[in-house]
Amino acid sequence: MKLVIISNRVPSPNADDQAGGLTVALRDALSESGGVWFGWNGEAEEQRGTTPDMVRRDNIEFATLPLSKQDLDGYYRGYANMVLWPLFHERLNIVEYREAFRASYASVNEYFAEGVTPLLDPDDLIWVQDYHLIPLGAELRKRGVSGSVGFFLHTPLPPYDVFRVLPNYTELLESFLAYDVVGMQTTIDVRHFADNMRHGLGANVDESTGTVELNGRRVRFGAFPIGIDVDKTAEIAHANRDTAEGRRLVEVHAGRKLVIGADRLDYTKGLVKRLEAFDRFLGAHEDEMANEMIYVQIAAPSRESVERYRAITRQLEAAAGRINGRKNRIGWTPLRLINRSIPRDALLGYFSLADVGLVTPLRDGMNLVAKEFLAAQTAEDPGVLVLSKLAGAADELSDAAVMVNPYDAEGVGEGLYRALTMPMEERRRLWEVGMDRLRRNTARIWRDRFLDALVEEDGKSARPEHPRPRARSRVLGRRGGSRSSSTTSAA
Ligand code: GDG
Repeated sequence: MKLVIISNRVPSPNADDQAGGLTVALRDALSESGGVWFGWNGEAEEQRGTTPDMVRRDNIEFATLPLSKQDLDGYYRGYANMVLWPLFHERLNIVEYREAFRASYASVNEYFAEGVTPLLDPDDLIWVQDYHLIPLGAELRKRGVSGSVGFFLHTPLPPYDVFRVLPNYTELLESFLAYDVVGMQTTIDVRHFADNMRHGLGANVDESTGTVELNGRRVRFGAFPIGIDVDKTAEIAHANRDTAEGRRLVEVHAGRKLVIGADRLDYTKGLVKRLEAFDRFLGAHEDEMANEMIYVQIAAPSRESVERYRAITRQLEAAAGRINGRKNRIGWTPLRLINRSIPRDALLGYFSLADVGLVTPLRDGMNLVAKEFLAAQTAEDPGVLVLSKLAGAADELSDAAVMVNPYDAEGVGEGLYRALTMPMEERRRLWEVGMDRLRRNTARIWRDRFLDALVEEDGKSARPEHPRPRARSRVLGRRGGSRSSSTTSAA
């Protein structure tokens, strides 16, 4: 029995620096258990491939295929990035549905199923990742795969009224039924899933057991909040406080308080609004804060080819120019915008040096930056997290951070001020609560909980090589997630 993870993109075995939560989390999740990681190699060629390229590094077998240029346009840039990504983040006004995108999405899911099926043994645990591959389970079943197949959604799952805007809504919902277990980040996503299944398909849904039944198929569903490797993150962060990159940053902030933001350049991360909030903050507190702090925002390009992402860069640069260019700010550059990806080690070092982490997505499945920022702090002098109520991480961290509504620029500005002026005792208290939460849902616990649920659902005896015997999946259904459902109302 082996673990087979299937995701849209598989990172190069040698590249440790790609920005992207899924990659970071899956690397952590697979590093111990080992297994196969199947998906796209990131290349777009004239033709699709026939058999996957196999590269082994440590105990992970990377099995990858290229996409064709047509696939890149229709499946990846089209259906995944222009339809499902905005839809799942409730940005209906920018959804650009086309029938050709839908067809390409279906076709790439078939291509992936064809490519991975020969690598599978009957007792494997197959774990499909994210919105790119929702129909993959059904394609595997068509090819005779009858064992355990699970699915995890890294983004939010939209409410019924939003999801049903999708022209092929019913078809997409039905494809969830091919899985044994469907996992989501938060209890809110779970509630939305149940509503969609009930109202969209007329399925029988039992939220107390986390079970949906339709046409003889039974699927378990639940919240499995994703996490990070807390100790490893802290170790790297602390070891990288004093690097060449870090020193340059220290010179820039030279004794001033440091506010940091680091996001993939994506409209869901709320960067334009965040700079607006920073401007409001300066407007309200400049007399006190002038020369006392700087804000460094890293915006790591990840899907540069999509026009919308280029537009955000232009907006951010213009906003940064306005903020820094005000004439009364001569000698003090309050904002430093870094439009490139920073090596992971240096990034975590920056987090550790920072006094405030500004994480204000407009909507986010989880948001690992929030978790990494907390893990990177030191107990003696912990920085403060300012966190959006609309990030999945708010489910676990609402009493470990200054919570803000990312649409309320003034409120975010005031949240930033509160964080910058917070007394040590309160900072320590928040940080301790945060660390406790992070340890309850590490990357490893996330993986174990999901695979336990998958094994249990399929009546299998054990999952592959997991060192720690654990209690069975308490996380399914309404009781899912790390907190009681009452705490989710903030998000
Ligand atoms: C999706 C969901 C969910 C950022 N800048 C740089 C860099 N990063 C790293 C961060 C973090 C990762 O990228 C971003 O993860 P997030 O979780 O914040 O966001 P998404 O990429 O949108 O991830 C999200 C996640 O999947 C997991 O389920 O939490 O909600 O949208 O690790 O540190 N990394 C490097 N340079 C940068 O400049 N090396």
